[in-house]
Amino acid sequence: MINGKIETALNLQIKKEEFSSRLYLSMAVWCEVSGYPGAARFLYQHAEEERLHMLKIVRFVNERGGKAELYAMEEPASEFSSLLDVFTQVLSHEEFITQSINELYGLTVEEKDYATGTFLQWFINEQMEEENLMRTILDKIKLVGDDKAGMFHIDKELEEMSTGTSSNGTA
Ligand code: OFO
Repeated sequence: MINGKIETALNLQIKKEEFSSRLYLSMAVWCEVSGYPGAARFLYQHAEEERLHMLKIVRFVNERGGKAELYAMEEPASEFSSLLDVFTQVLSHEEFITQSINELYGLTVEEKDYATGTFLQWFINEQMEEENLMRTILDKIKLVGDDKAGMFHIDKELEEMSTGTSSNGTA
C-alpha cells in the first residue's frame, strides 16, 4: 500500500506526463502545418510514448492500493517560431521532467518506499535517453542554421527515427 504523500506525488507526475503528451501533440500539429512532416511524425510518436508513461504510473498507483487521479491541465503552447524553437522547448521540458522524477525518487527514499523507488528506476533511465536524444537533435538543428537543404535533411532524419504511428495515424 502506498502512503498518501507518495500517492499524491505520483498523481502529480501523471499530470505532468499527460501534459507532455499534449505538448508534443501540439508541437506535432505545428510541424505538420509548417512543412516539417518528418518532425511531425517524430513528435506524434513521442506524444504516444508520453501517454504510455502516464498509463504506466496510473496502473502502478492502482496496483499499489491507491487511486490514480486525472487533474485538469493548462493548454499547451501551439505557436512556435521555428523548428529550433520547438526542439529547444522539447529539451527544456524533458529537463523539467527529469528534475520532477528525481524529486519523486528522493521522496521515496525519505519515505522508505523502496518498491516505488524501484519502479521509478525505469523513468530515470528513460529520461537520460530522452534528454540525450533531444540534445543530439537540437545540436544538429543549430548546426544547419538557416540552410534550407540542411533543414530538409534533418526533417528526413526525424522521419527515419520515427518507428511508430505516422502523422496520418497509420503504422
Ligand atoms: Fe519524455 O518522458 Fe515521460 O517520463
